[in-house]
Amino acid sequence: MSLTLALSKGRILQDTLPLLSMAGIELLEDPETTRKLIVQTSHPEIRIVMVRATDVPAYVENGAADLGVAGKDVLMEHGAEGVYEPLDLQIARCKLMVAGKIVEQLPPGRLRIATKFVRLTQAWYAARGEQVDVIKLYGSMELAPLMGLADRIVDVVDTGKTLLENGLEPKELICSISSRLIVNKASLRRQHRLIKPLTEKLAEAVRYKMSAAEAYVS
Ligand code: PRT
Ligand code: MG
Repeated sequence: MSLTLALSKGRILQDTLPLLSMAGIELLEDPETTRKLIVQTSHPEIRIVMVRATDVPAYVENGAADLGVAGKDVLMEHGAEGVYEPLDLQIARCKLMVAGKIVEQLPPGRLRIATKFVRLTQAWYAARGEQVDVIKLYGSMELAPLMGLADRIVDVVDTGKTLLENGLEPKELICSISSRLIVNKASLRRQHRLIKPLTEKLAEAVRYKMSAAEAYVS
């Protein structure tokens, strides 16, 4: 028996590696430079698979990976009922926001909202009793209001620099986002022997990192 952990390149990988390291797990190859999609670790029973950020929930839900790390935005959009979410890793933090042009003229009728988070956006406006038209995009959401494709966008914002550089500003906060450890339900039962200590060590690493960050600001 062994464990497969699904990660995505970029910020999730960068922020997860130090936590894995604190849990005593090192990757045997650098996933940012190797073209291999399966990377072994210093733990003989744990390996990493590299997938697209938005594909992590599908891998874990279907048991192709036992565990994964995914942003709460991705989990909310995918629907996270199929997986356990035992731990907030407090990494890749950002905010899910409605944004629009700094100077904007909104139409009297339904707003057109461009986003890759279609389900989430529909649910959020529906909860407020607002009817909107959602336009699915796969990237460069910031362009949509500038080109008249949409009135507003829903996207994750970190520094806000991308918005500002495109003449946009945050208008409304939908929720704060961080990345979560997710676990396949059947794996949790079958692989409890491996998953329990791994989750505990990661939780300890998160607590340590958070208390160190707190000590630094105070
Ligand atoms: O890139 P790819 O299409 O493969 O997938 P992805 O964009 O979903 O993956 P990735 O690695 O970019 O993001 C993974 C997770 O990181 C997301 O699901 C979020 O939970 C989290 N995260 C944290 C972010 C950001 N911060 C962030 N800033 N994801 C995306 N961004 C984008 C943002 O949308 C903006 O376009 O980065 C750009 C710069 O942000 P500013 O505000 O700092 O300028
Ligand atoms: Mg990206």
